[in-house]
Formats: sequence, structure tokens, C-alpha cells
Amino acid sequence: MEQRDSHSAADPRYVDAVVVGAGFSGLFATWRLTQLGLTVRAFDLGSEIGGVWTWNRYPGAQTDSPHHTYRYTFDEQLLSDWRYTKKFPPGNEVRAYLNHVADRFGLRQYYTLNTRIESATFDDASSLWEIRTDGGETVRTKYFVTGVGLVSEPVRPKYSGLDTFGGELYYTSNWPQTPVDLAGKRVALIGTGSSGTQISGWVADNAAEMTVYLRTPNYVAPTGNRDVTDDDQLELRDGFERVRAQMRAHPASFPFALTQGRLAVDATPEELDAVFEEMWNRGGFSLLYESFDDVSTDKRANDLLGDFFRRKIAEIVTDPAKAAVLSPHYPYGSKRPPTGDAFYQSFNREHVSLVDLRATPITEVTKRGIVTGGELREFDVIILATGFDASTGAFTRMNITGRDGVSLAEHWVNGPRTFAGVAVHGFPNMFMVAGPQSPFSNLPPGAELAGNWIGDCIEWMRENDVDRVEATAAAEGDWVQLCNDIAAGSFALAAAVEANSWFAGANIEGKPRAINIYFGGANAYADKLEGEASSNYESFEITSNVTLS
Ligand code: N01
Repeated sequence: MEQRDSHSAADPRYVDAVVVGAGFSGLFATWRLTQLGLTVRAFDLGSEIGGVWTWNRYPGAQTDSPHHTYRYTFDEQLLSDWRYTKKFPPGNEVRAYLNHVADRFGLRQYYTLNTRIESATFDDASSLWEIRTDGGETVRTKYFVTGVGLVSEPVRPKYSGLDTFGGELYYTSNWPQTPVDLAGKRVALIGTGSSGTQISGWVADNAAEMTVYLRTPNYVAPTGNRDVTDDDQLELRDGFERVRAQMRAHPASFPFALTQGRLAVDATPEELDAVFEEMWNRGGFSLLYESFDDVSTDKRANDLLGDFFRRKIAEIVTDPAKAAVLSPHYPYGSKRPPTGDAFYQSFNREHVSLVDLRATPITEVTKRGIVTGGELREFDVIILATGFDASTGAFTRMNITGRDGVSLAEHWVNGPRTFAGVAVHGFPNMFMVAGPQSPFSNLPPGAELAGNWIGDCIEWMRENDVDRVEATAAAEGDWVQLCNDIAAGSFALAAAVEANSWFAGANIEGKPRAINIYFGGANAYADKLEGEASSNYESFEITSNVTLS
């Protein structure tokens, strides 16, 4: 059906949709919208297709979603054709996968890479978005669709003197495309989230000395990584319906059974140990999702899991002082837990040391190294694995201005406000794939869910001659309230600020402390979006075609 909007004939700068992002979210949205017959321009700051995997190409980067779930499911042949080598695939294979998808479905032609969006402004008179890029281009579009990632805008620590450091300085979030050689070098690693713990094994193996600067300890479970077998691969062809159903039903879109039928609070000490030990060895998120049904809902059960972790750390790390520094005491789940195999073990190695930043914060970086507690440690290399301005950072950076001239940064001054992570009141026809207040879950299924919902909504608009959809203030307010209520009802999330969690914006000085995730589960979220579509978008103000200027 050729149904291009009437703006197009008059304005060569017009396309029906602009998509921002070349990761899982943006790439899928681009595919979905071009399938509708829309003209699309897509942009990404990266030099290639791959989203966060383009930037975070540090050694050791890998998913902690299993191989059969870290991919798109919209095309059966693609699903069974692509083979990762590892259960938890390394970052370079994920990048290769996304590039393969771009080529296979002819999506590269829509992309302009190496390009930053400088601003996106809604023009009330024409009902169009005007998008300006740092390449000096202006594009006018009806549908402005973002797939900018949850953790994509890096945090640069504000240490005095950081710019004066005379050695090599690297961010895991912007890792060089050329090899980094640590041989014979003294390396400081700052940050022990997912990125810091993942890169630590490589640093310990290659550097002459590694000093880890730790501010908040994490619960780091083993990955249980292994090779993908022929049988695993066959499951993608012959057994995927079961996997698909499990992912749809699961709160984090993982193919785990929903319940285990056992509670930690009812278990004997022997049962607790046996189950936790089995799940520890299984790796990944099994301790959270496959041990006991109450670990994330009952504080007593969560404490038992925390005790197990602390015992494990004390068993692995032979120096009790280091083990104490590495042991978290906030509830498991207050902060996003990393997975990794070499992290705790590395602290038994002669050339690895640990600095507790809670006891001695970094006061200065000099030409030669890092000062804590009045003492300078000299380094050849500093690696910053210091995280992201999560959830909202990538949006506010784009200078988005909605109807009535209100910027998104102003609208979100006290924390994000969205309707179901896909839309914002005051920002008509702006759609977000995996935007703030979406669930925190295995990303590719979430990107497909939201991307399809957006595609369906736009298709419905075109079929019904609708010019604008805009989330109502009431629906947005209800969603914000729901996100807050769910977080307030969780003992783990109540401790998110204390744990410096990016779930609450608490990893960034001066950022409003506000829960930026919908923690009601990806399964309930999918129900919500499906219900919204079948109600013909009852949470939106719908405007039929207006006179075009
Ligand atoms: O970032 P983080 P990340 N001085 O925020 C510390 C995803 N991801 O890049 O905890 C000293 O988790 C900070 O300390 P604290 C995943 O969703 C996934 O590791 O704030 N330290 C913390 O230790 C993840 O959650 C994978 O006290 C400072 C670290 O730096 C998200 O991305 C792999 C500091 C930052 O940890 C972010 O992970 C990688 C300062 N000024 C990332 N500022 C997969 O496995 C910060 N820190 C798929």
C-alpha cells in the first residue's frame, strides 16, 4: 500500500520516519518501519552497526543472556542460521550478528553513521519533527523513533587532574578499535560493575600489575560459559516455540521456568547450600531465577542468598581483608549484578591489589598516577569502567523539544516520565524502543516487542488517517506512579540509592534519585502494550489529520 504522507512531495528533506540507533532496538525499528513502506532515515554516532557493542569492545565483553535468546526472533531462517560460538556470546560476535542482520535485510542503506543528533524539535504547525545532525543536515519527519539504549551515555569521573595523567587512559565504554598492549605495564582499573569485572581477567592476565579501585562491591556470580553445541543450535530450529513461550512468560524475558516450587525460608541449611551451590555452578542468573522463588521477594531469603555469596567470596579470596572489602551488604538486586569468572580469583594473584574507595577516596589524578589517602600510586595505564548516565542520558544529550517548546530535559527534571517506556506526554509521534521506565530484561525480545508495538501503532495511524498520537498526562502519571509503587514495595530497590545503583540514577552526582525502570516484569509489560493496542490506544490523545502548513 503506497500511503506516503502528503508532506513528502513538497519537501526534499522529508522522510516518514527518523530512527536513532544502530543497536538491537534501532535496527529492528528500521526493519519494521521499512516493512510498512515508510521512507526512513536512521542515524548512529558509531562508526558501524552494533549499538553499545560498537563502543564497549573491551577484552572480555560478553553478554549475560544466553545465545539462543540474544538475537531476533522475527525471521525463522535468521533465527536458526546464525550460530554464536559460546553460550554467553562475546561482544565481537554480537557485533558481527547485528552487521549480518543489517546486510541480510538490506538495512545498511538507511543508515548515516558517525553522526550525532544535535537536536530534535517538534513543530506544532506542521506536526513534524525537525532533526538536526552534527553533519549540518536537517531532516523533517512525522515519526521520531529512538533506539538509543539504556546504558549508552558514558560517565566521565570528575577527578581533579584526570586530564593531566601522562600515561594511557581508556574507557571501557569507548574502547579503541586497535589492540591495547598491557605487557609490562602498571594498570589501574576503576569501577567494578559489569564492565570492570569483565575486563579484569584480561588485565590481570596481561599487565605487570593491576590495582582495582572499588567503591561499591558487587555480587559477581560465575558465568557458566561453554561452547554452543550442535544440539543447542538444533533447538533454535526445532524447539524454539518452547523457548519463545518461556521468554514471553518470564519477568526478565529469559527461558527459565517461572517457579521452582521451593522457598529459601523453608529450606534446611543443607538444602540451601545444595541449591545455591548448584545454581552458582550453573552460572549466569540461575542464582536469581532458578534457586528459590522468594530470593527477590522476601528479605529473609535474600539475606540467605547474600550470606551464601559472602561465604563464597571468603572461600575464593584468600586474604580476609580483601574478601571483606569485596563483600556486599546491600540486598542482592539493589544494583544490577554482574557475572564473571576471573574477578574474585584475580585477587589471589601476587601482582593484583585492591583499593577500597569507601575508606580512601580518590582525591586527585596526577601526571604519574592516582592519589588516595595522601598516597600516590604510579601507573602506566588507567582504565575507567565507571558506567553510564543510564536510561535518560542518551535522550537529554539529544536536545529534544516537544510541543509548546518544552524540552525533554525539563520534562524529566525530577526523573523520567513516560507512558510505558514508549511515549511521552508533550512529545507527539515520538516513540521510544526500550525507553526509560521500560522493564529491565533481556534486551532483544524487549526491542522486538516495543518495535513491533510502535510499528503497529504507526500502521494503525495511517489506516485511520491519524496525524498525531500523544500519551495523555494522566496515563503518563499513572505509569510513573506504578513504577514508583513497584519499586517502593521492593526491599531490594528501596536500597538502590544506598547501593549507588544506576537503577535509581544514584551512580551520578546531582542526578535526580528516581527509579528509571519498570520493575513489574517484561511479561506484565508485554500484556500492557498488547492491551493498549487492542484498546485503540486509549492512553493517547488522538488527532486526525490537520491542515498542513
Ligand atoms: O557500569 P556500572 P558498567 N569513582 O555503573 C564505579 C550493562 N553491561 O559499565 O557502584 C570510583 O555498573 C561504580 O561504583 P559505584 C549492564 O546493564 C552489561 O559496569 O557507583 N568509582 C561501579 O563500580 C550494567 O549494569 C554487560 O559505587 C566509580 C562502576 O564504576 C551496565 O551496562 C557488560 C566512579 C560502574 O559500574 C553498566 O555497567 C557491561 C567514581 N567517580 C555492561 N564512578 C553484559 O554483561 C563510577 N564508579 C551484557
